[in-house]
Order: sequence, then C-alpha cells, then structure tokens
Amino acid sequence: DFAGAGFSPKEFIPTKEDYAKIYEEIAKRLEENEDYDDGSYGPVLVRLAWHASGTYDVETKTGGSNGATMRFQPESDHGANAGLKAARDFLEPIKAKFPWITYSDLWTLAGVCAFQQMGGPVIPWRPGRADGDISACTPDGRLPDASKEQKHLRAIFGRMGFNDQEIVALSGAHALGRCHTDRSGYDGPWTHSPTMVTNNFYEILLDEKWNWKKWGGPAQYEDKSKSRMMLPTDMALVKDREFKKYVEKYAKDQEAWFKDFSDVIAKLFELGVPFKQEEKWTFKVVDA
Ligand code: FMI
Repeated sequence: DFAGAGFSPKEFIPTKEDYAKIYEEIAKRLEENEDYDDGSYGPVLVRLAWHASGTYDVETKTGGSNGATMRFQPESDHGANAGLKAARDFLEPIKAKFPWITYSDLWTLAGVCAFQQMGGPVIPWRPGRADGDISACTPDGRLPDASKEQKHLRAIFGRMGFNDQEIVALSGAHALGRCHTDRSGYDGPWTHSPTMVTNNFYEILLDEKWNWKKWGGPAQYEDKSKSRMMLPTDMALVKDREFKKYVEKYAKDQEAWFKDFSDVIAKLFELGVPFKQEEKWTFKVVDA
C-alpha cells in the first residue's frame, strides 16, 4: 500500500512533493503529541538524527546516517542511544503510512522537521539514504562521552570531519531538550525554553555562574537557581580559548548561529551518504 502514490513500488519515484507530505505529517504528529516530556517530541527527534549520523568515521567511511543501523541490537543498546526508542517509535506510524521512504531518510528528515518546527533555521535536505542490515552496525564508543573535555570533543568530532567552529555551532542544539536520569543519568534541561530553538545555550553558558551539582549522580553543573544544567563537555566550550571565541560570537548573534548551524547540521546528516541527487531541497514550516 503505497499511500497516495498510485504506483507499484518499483515504478514509484518520489518527488519533492512526496517528501513534503512526509514533512507535513511529522509536523502534524508533533503537534498532536504535546503531552510528551516538556511538550514536544522535537528535541528527542533531533537527538535521534544526530546519533544516527554522528557514528561516521572519515577514515574508514563507515557509520553515518546511511543505514539506520540503530534499528538493530547492539547499536540500539549502546549507552549513548538510551531513550531514543521513544523517537524511533514516534516515527513508526509515518513509516507505515509512507513505506517507500527509508528509515535513514526518515530519521534525518524528522530531525530537520523538528528543528524547523521549533523555530530554527531552514535546513537543506535531500533523499538518497539506503537502509543497511545488522552487519553495518557501528561499534560502541563512536559518539562523544559527556563526562570528558575539549581534547575528547576534538578527537571524536574530528573523526567525523568537524573543526572547532563546527563543534561549537553544533553544541548550541542543547538549547533544546533535557537530560533524563533514566537515559543518560544526567538530570535537567539546559535552558528555560527547551522546545524553542534559540541561542540561549551560548548566552547562559557565558552569563550564568555554574557550580558542580551536589548529588549522587554523574558529575554535572547547575546554575544558581538549580533549574538549568551543563554537562562537562558543554563547560569545555568556555574553558577552551579557541572554542570560547565561537561561543561569544553565537551568544551575541543568533542569526550568525542560525546560519552556521543550518550548514553544519546539513553536513552532519549527509556524512557518508552516497547521494545520486545533487539538488538539496528545503521544506516550508507548517503553521501550528
Ligand atoms: Fe546532545 N545530549 N550531546 N547533542 N542532545 C543530550 C540530549 C540532547 C551530548 C550529550 C547529551 C549534541 C552533542 C552532544 C541534543 C542534541 C545534540 C543528553 C541527555 C546528553 C547526555 C540525554 C538524555 O535524555 O538523558 C554529547 C556530550 C555526547 C553525545 C555530545 O557531544 C549535538 C551535536 C546535538 C545536535 C546536533 C538534543 C536535542 C538533546 C535533547 C534530547 C531530549 O530528549 O530532550
């Protein structure tokens, strides 16, 4: 049953309009499920697209969003991916309605949709990812470890092919969402607006006073009001002089961050994908 297509699977070549329908369906489902977490599945969808893509290794050209191997154990059970079942399950009805899209295209398109619908910049996207099988699962340890510092960030993001500016630009996504003790072990949101894309992550990283949280959980920072948190890797962005330059830039200039974030997240979602299509598409934000 190829919804709305009117063709048999073999003849069906989806167009931009077909993908736009999926974008709209994801946006609709986001609005229909505002009882989840802080009021949106948006942040966890962004995290799913990132964890699917961030396994890329420039040298061996393995990993990345192509394959969607997080569907399988052991990758689904990697510690870094705890909690992402919620995002994968959220997308199952969309996959059922539009079975012609691959999971790997769907997960990245959902990341794009979620980010734009939460007020973020438009992110260019194109289809072309194929789903792999279990043998393409990446080894554990490809994603960063939040308990570490700048050397680790540079090593892990460098392996994906990112420089200092790109690392800092990507990190501003932590304006969104929160940490869950039953997922990462950490606790709390970074900002007071966890379902809105803003440059507030950079502003508060510079302006607030951050202290170690006194608790039995993993080492993390909290602000004076104890209502916001930072991971050790987040604090590394202001401890390191090179990183801090970009934190200052993005704290002052949300437009500059929007532009750089759009570029770098589009690059992240495309790592290792053997595209046939050169043209990148943009999809319109769907009105609430
Ligand atoms: Fe982040 N993240 N993140 N993150 N992330 C989250 C939640 C979260 C790390 C750790 C970390 C990026 C980079 C990195 C994003 C987006 C992005 C959590 C809490 C942790 C511990 C998970 C939970 O539910 O407990 C690092 C340090 C290690 C992997 C790291 O390098 C990048 C590059 C992005 C986007 C491009 C989002 C949106 C969330 C919120 C998820 C939610 O469910 O609210």
